Amino acid sequence: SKSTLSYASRAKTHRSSLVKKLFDIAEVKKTNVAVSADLRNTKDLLALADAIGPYIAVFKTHIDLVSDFGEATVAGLKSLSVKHNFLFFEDRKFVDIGNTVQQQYHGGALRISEWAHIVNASVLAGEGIIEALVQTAQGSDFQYKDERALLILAEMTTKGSLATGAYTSSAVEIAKRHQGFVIGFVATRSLESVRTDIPATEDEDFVIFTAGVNRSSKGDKLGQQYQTPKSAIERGSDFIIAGRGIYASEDPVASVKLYQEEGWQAYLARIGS
Ligand code: S5P
Repeated sequence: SKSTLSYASRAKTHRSSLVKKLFDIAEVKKTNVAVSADLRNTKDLLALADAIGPYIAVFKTHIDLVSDFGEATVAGLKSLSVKHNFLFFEDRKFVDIGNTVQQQYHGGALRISEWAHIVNASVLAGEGIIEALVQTAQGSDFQYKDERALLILAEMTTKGSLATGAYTSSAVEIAKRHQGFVIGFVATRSLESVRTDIPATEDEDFVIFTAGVNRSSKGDKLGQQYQTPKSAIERGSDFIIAGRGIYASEDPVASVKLYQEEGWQAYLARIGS
């Protein structure tokens, strides 16, 4: 299993140049933290990115929460990602028909493809949504080829989630057919054992992003369920997504350092070093 290998060795063999970059960042900065920056205005978003930028690999956004989203948001985020060396993940959870998601991804009010290195999609609508996004990202007018990637939302952290069983299993099957632009999953654990009936290609190496990570809380009043950074990494996660545990804490910088430390120690233990 690739999950017992270091990010550095996975970077060497990975077919996606975006994943190579992601693993390089993890190694250089010694972090597998993806902050979920669910903030409501550009000023707060940029202030958080600048403050915690040194300690994260990925800055995950819900850009439709940003009430004053515009050119300054994009320019500010881009310059901070260069300054601190992290990638953007827009948590848009595309879920519509192919023709609609293509337009939601590329262009539109939020211009997601212009700045988000990573996006995610649900396969509720079937494989066509993934094919549509692949088509856009491989189009001749797409300027960001090799700098963009897609995660499939294979599970969800909320109580009573319907993304389980056959749904998760189909998500894995679809991902196996679109390796390249599809780099992995948003899931609570490694999904390696989910489709043992479809042999893995030699270079198959899905990246797992795990949301619902919090060091001190078990959940919220709206059905969110948490696990710790250590538990997520032990269960096969490669990047831990933490939102309120970091940005809503009294001292986000002190907090992100604790997530970084716990996540990295668990990763070192997993790879046996
Ligand atoms: O299953 C999921 C998938 C995602 S991407 N559960 C989640 O909570 N998320 C996202 O992770 C959610 O949309 C939010 O942005 C973040 C969790 O935030 P937190 O404040 O609960 O850590």
